[in-house]
Amino acid sequence: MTEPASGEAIAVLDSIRHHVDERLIEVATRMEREVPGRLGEALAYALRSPGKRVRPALLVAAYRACGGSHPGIIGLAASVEIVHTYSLVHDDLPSMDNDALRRGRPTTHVAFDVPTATRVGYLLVPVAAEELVRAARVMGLDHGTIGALARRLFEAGGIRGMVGGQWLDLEAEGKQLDLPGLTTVHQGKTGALIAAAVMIGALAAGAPAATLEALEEFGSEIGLAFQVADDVLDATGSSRVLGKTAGKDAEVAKSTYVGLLGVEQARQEALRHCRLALEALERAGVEPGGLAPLARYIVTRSS
Ligand code: GRG
Repeated sequence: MTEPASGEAIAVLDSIRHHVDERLIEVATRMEREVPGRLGEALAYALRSPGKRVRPALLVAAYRACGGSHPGIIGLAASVEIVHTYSLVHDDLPSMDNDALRRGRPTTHVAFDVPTATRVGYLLVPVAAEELVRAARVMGLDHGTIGALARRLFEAGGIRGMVGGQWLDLEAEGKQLDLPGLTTVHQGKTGALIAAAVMIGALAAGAPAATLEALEEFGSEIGLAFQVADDVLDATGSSRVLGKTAGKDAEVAKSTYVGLLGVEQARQEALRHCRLALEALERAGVEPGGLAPLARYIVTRSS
């Protein structure tokens, strides 16, 4: 994962990140106004933290690949990023990964305290729901579509997705999972929200069934590719470049793709999932647009 990302991927990411960050700052400013004291400050701290915004970029690129062009899509992308932000705040808590560094800054519970960070996580879930509905209305989407978007996001964030995957991951600490077991954990923990981002973009654009099916496969493969690449970066990157504590997986004896396959084969596994993702689009005749450079970025990034 040492190749620099292509200029095309950086351009797609930068332009979407710029708009999503603007929206997240608006939401953060509203939180500071509406939620008094340290809790409002902590909500704003989490919302303003500078992530790569990969999930929003995939969502917007999928929307555009399916013919969508409404600027309100940025709000839907922000709603997915808010769910991701909540997951990072809770993942870093002492009861889970117990980490002090995230996105190059002190984690929310270190900058504030554990009860405040716990509340920040819970409160971000309804904030994400509100943002999703607000954006969908601005885009003029009908009730059925709004319901489908909400269902997709919160199923991915729940027990059949991210929470379920995290649960299995915590239970597996100190044990050695095999490849199918590890894949199940990561399909839930990381893959479900990434796949949901892609599908929310496609559903918002009103994509036909065959395109939705191809994007479902793309999202599922690229979600796994993302996690395999993440394992490689944890094993090979530095905390300074990653913005989070490197080498954490080995420290807590976590089952990872690197542990099972070694660094080089794990890199190949990430590339294989990336290829499968792009082939799914090609088979269905879906022009990938920004999805292709983003898919390659996901497996060649350095942070
Ligand atoms: C109650 C069991 C239970 C769970 C709560 C905390 C949680 C839900 C889930 C954890 C999900 C999680 C943090 C998965 C890791 C996904 C991952 C690889 C995150 C890093 O994503 P990047 O690289 O980060 O996109 P940035 O900082 O760029 O946004």
